[in-house]
Amino acid sequence: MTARAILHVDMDAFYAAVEQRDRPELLGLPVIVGADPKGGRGRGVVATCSYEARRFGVHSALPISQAFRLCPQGVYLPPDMEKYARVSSEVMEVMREFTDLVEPISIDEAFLDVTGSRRALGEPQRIARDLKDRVRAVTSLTASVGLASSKLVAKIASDMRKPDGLVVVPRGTEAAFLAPLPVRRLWGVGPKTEESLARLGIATIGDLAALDPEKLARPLGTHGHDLVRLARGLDERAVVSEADDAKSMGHEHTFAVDTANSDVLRRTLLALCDAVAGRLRGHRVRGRTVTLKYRDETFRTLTRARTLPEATDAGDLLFAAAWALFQDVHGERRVRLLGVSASGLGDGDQLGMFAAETRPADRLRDTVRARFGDGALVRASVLEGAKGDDPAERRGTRRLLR
Ligand code: DCP
Ligand code: MG
Repeated sequence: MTARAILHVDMDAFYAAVEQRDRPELLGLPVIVGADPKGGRGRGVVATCSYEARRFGVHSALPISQAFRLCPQGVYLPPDMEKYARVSSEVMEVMREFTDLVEPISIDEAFLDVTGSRRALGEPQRIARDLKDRVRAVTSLTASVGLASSKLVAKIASDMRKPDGLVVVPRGTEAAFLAPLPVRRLWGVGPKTEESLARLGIATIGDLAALDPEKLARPLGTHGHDLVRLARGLDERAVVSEADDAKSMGHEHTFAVDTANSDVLRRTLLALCDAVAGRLRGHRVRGRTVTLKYRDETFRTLTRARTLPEATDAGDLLFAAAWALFQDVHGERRVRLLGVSASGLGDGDQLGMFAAETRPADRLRDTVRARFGDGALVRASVLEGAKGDDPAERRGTRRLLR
């Protein structure tokens, strides 16, 4: 099997670079995007800033008031999301000139699998350089690119020599490349996991790679196994283009008021998982990959995915994965939106096993919903503490679920 050639492309100081491009008088100046459009400098957080501003210690998510203290001479601009979205589509379009396998993961970054483009377009390193040149020619902006045999390594590589970087990690050197880096750089290691690992004396990816995965079974469960594999540079996750991604089912919820209440967050996530599971069962399919979408009060949006050992249509199993993903991305900030989707969909009814394998509680939910509508039956744990719910109904719900 030929090694895969995966690119991770990430635009440099994206919003700020767009502003500098459109107003050349700002080139070379510290530009901070995220100011309150009403002109007040005391409110809001920094979305991003130019590399000139980073030298003053300004960075994404810093309160504008603090940025102003660090860098009073900076140029403070309100974000123009419509413009950035437009430029983002141009960038993604350029990427599709190189392969159909483009997986955007945020407004300014994407994975590309160019393994199959070699014959037409040349060696992957050449493709990476040509891609950077095309992005610059079309948008007048610079991108940093990582090239490696996996998503994990490509993503870390693109970040190593920003701005305008190109870092190639040759096959066979992945583990050595990762070893000196802090575990935090691994996908799926958030503050919680980092803490558990620190308690075991694990600071670098190399420490983790050298570990017997069984040692992580207790603190981290099956997630521990995955982490050790990742630390050794083993990551088989495929680049999933948007066309493939359409084969997914998901639900999301925007909170009326941003919230940090962990009960509310947990219950919402559970309800979303139940809704997705219900849809899967309705379509007689099961999902193998669970993706969490998470947006915080600063509009920072993250997606994280986990692949299950086997495809499922059970709300509980989706929730177990979604909750673990959530705990890894959730920090101090209030949450604005949560979403859950299932992908990697397969036929759940092959061999007529669907009916037999659907869990009794889920089957009951489907039956009641089919008869009385979507709101008829909600898990007790979703209802509990919900405003204005009727305690009698709540007890009834609980009984039904048992
Ligand atoms: N963004 C945001 N809030 C954050 C982080 C990022 O609104 N807390 C927005 C602004 C960024 C864009 O998303 O321009 C892309 O995020 P990146 O993390 O890729 O940051 P940049 O592209 O700005 O800089 P870098 O050169 O480090 O990639
Ligand atoms: Mg970027």
